[in-house]
Amino acid sequence: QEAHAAEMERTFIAIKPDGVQRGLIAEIVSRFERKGFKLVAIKIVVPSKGFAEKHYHDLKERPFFNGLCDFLSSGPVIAMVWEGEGVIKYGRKLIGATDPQKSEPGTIRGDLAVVVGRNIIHGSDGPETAKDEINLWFKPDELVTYTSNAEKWVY
Ligand code: RTP
Repeated sequence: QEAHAAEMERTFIAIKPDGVQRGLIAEIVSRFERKGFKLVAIKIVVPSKGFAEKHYHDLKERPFFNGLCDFLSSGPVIAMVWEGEGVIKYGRKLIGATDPQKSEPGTIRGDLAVVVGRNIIHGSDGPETAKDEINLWFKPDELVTYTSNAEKWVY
């Protein structure tokens, strides 16, 4: 069991300031939880602009970069680490396409957001970014290793 847990894939998920302000924290956490993924870290933080720029460093050449970083640092964000088989890729599936106009109904953005600049949630897009983003947002001792009651029924 412990060896299994140690190998489990992890991803970084953030509820952006719009999702927090709109009261969607429980709704979003619930979708990941009901799927069978396990929450191993969570906190509420207001990122500084500099921190937002670090988080989005890959996008620094894009025209919307400055506005995006202003927005991410404009209020509380829920930072989380979720664990489970295939959680990086499937987490993106739960989230839906970047532009909520193109996200399928049934996805978080498809059901709960309307425009790309206010798409309420972020999820790591691959194993390398997941590792980098978890390290950026969390100290190692903020990640909790535990066996949940549900997992023996999920796996
Ligand atoms: P995320 O990283 O937030 O999960 O989103 P993503 O991979 O689906 O999208 P990405 O291309 O990495 O863009 C990051 C965030 O930038 C905002 N954005 N605004 N045209 C625009 O105004 C525009 N395009 C992207 C979105 O909030 C997107 O989530």
